[in-house]
Amino acid sequence: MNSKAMLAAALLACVSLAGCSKESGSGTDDLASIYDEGAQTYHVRGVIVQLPSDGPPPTDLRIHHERIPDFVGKDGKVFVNSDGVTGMKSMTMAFPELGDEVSLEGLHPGDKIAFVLKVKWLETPSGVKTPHWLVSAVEPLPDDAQLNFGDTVAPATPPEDTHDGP
Ligand SMILES: [Cu+2]
Repeated sequence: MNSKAMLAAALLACVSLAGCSKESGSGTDDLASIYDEGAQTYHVRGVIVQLPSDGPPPTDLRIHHERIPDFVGKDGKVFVNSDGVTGMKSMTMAFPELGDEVSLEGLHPGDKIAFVLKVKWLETPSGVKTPHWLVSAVEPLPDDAQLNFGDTVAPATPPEDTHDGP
């Protein structure tokens, strides 16, 4: 079974437990439950840039991810960048929300991973749609896995946490 299939199987196992994340009683339950309905799920590969820690100062998981070609924007359609490239371009971004089942044990910055990303667009009280995202599964990839960081967001200042649009 390849890693993508394993991720899918892990995800399915979770789903078939009928909301396994709901019953654990941890503080992230409410956050995680917003992804139960109407969220997009993406299978993404990348390199760990930074691991989360309680600090001080606290840090989030940061991943340099490959392009997500089918990334859906706020209007429910696949996002198209200003240069015509579809989806979310390759970038380094922070992933503050991790599913209860996610373990990063044994992983280090520089390690290649495959992960499942859930994204949900929610409207703020003022009517602005903003994306929320959760890493719901992480699988290590072999060191020699060939990742493609083409179609990268053009360098900006600061380069991190800069989303090109959606
Ligand atoms: Cu991104």
